[in-house]
Amino acid sequence: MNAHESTDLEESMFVAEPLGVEDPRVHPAWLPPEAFRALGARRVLVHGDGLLVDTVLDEVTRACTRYGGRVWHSPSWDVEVDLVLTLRDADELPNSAVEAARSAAEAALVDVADGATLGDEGFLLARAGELTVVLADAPAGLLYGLFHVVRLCAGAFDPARPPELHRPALRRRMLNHWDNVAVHPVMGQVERGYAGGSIFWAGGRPRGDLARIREYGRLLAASGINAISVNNVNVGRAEAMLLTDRLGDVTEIADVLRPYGIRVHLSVTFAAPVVLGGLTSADPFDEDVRAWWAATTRRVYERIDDFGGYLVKADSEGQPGPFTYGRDHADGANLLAEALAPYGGVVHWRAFVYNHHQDWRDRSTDRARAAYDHFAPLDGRFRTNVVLQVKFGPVDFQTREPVSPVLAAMPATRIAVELQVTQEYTGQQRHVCHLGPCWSEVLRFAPWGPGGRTIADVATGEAGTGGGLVAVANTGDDLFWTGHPLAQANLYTFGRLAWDPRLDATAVLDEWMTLTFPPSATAEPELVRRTLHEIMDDSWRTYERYTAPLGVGFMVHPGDHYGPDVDGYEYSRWGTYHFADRDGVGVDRSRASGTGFAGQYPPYWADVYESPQTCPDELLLFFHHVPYTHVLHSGSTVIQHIYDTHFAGVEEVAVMRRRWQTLNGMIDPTVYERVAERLDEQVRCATEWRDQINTYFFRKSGIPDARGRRIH
Ligand code: GCV
Repeated sequence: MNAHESTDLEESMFVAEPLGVEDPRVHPAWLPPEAFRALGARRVLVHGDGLLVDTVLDEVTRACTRYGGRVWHSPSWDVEVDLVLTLRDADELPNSAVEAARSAAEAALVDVADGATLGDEGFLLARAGELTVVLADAPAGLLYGLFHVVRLCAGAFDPARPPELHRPALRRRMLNHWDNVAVHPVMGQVERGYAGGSIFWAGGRPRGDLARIREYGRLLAASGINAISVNNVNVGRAEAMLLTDRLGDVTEIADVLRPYGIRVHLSVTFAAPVVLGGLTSADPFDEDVRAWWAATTRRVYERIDDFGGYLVKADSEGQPGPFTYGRDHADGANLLAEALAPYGGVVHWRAFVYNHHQDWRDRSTDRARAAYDHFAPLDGRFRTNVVLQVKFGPVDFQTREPVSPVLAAMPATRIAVELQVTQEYTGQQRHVCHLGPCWSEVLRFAPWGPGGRTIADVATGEAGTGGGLVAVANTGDDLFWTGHPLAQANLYTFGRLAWDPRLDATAVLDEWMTLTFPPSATAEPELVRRTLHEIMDDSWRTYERYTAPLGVGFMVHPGDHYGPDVDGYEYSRWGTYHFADRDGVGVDRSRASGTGFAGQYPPYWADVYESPQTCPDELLLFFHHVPYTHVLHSGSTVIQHIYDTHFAGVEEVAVMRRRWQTLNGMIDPTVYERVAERLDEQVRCATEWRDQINTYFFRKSGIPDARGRRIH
């Protein structure tokens, strides 16, 4: 629409209903129509131009059509409005009230931020007399501002609301889909996917449901996410071809997500010059290889001019990499970065590199050490458009791990922190496990010691040049997007924490509840809210209580990683052992007598972790092998702690289920039923965990439960 075309959109624009409103295939998640009621009942003026401004208009128009409000786009006559969404550099409007509101917002900006720029994605929300104003420098800021108004509901129109400035702390807030194009014989359509098939791919082809992808983009934008990789980091033949012959499939996705400010990235195989280009080598120092990447990347940008870049898993779990050619990972990453640089693209290079053919008899090799050993010596050698993507913990997304020491070891490298929203090790979206508190702990951790810079600061980087936050997606073609309806909260929370890592995880959960279960459409809203908090707030710690104890990790069933199997990985090649014997349990990672992993931390934490006397209880068995009679800071012995937490964890899950039952009849019955089924499974599985873990350690240690409960 032309900027100065003055149109009453209510009358002239045809806007399709968002998917999910009339379409029973999909739940609207945190954007149900009801969440737009406060906005949709208002008179709204949108001023500015651009693709994302059109998206704002589209959203506002739909809401107003439904709830009786009105919308104008840059009108050239006087209109009375309640909300103005305007770009700062948009022309003056012949409307004195609106112009007064814009000046008031500018003045508010001087007050709250010394008139600073709002940036590519930031916005200011302010009251100006009877009006609410959202001011942005760029269209994406206007879109984020709109979703903020939606989140605030009627609060956005509160005359007493002070001005608020919002700018994302992290520039890139990215989701990685581990979606296969072709169905993998073991991993299926989505590797570690617990929400049905892929939104993007089905049986070797694009899934073709562009309306659903668009709806997904909407949800992601409303949570703050602005980048996505659309295929698995394990790249097979069909997936490799997305870079060349099947680039059109990626272009189509990029076109659909662009109006929501989401840039598309692609996982590529390091062997692409061989696999796709017919070269005999993929050696980063080979001129033909460099030329192949340059030409291939140019063709990508010819089709997708805002393409985000490449994501690479190299020399890891069977994926090819630079080691084949005697090169290191800086050489490998820089090769791709060089090809992307002319277009402003980045390469996300994963630090998840370890020996997955370890001999369990070899006590000197420690998987936890691997990423640091490989990457820390390379600090300073990566090009500026390389982002080193580091899993938050040193092993593999366990329920409890220390923060990876790599995050503090590479000050001259752009670092992204990788989280896992898909619940591979945290209940696979059959269990309620709200991960916000876990991620907040990670992001607030100060690796150089209390009061120092945090992990969020590392991801932000100096002057915002950090690599951002990345997470493995938990979504699929399931009716509820995420399998477990309450797992939607994890995706929402990831986006919000990536926008602002200082947010309180429980407050974010509350936001999600208000949007997903709008009070105006819910019988007994306070009861629903309270019950959801009781079920979800502490659910990560509950999950921790009934699974592997005190940070030792794994103990899951090999392969599918679901349910208990205490020794399942104990004699395997994967390097994830607990070393339980009749006297004690845990991995000695101290410098003095163990693998030395504790020494990879800056001095403060290296000292804390070095000794069982100072190591925090929740990580004790990650760092130390201790007798079952070792007394924790809590005052309990290790063995009694194992018994107590496992009995408590199952009781907590039983209480969750009872609480959920009190919501029967108060919320959408399809949501109610799905969660109820999954809570039955959670109770069953938690009971299995409790009994296997308690029995295992009772048999190993011979020490009875001090409280005489039944152990088999
Ligand atoms: C995509 C773990 C998972 C793998 C995954 C890998 C990774 O090992 O079990 O399925 O592969 O992490 O992060 O690359």
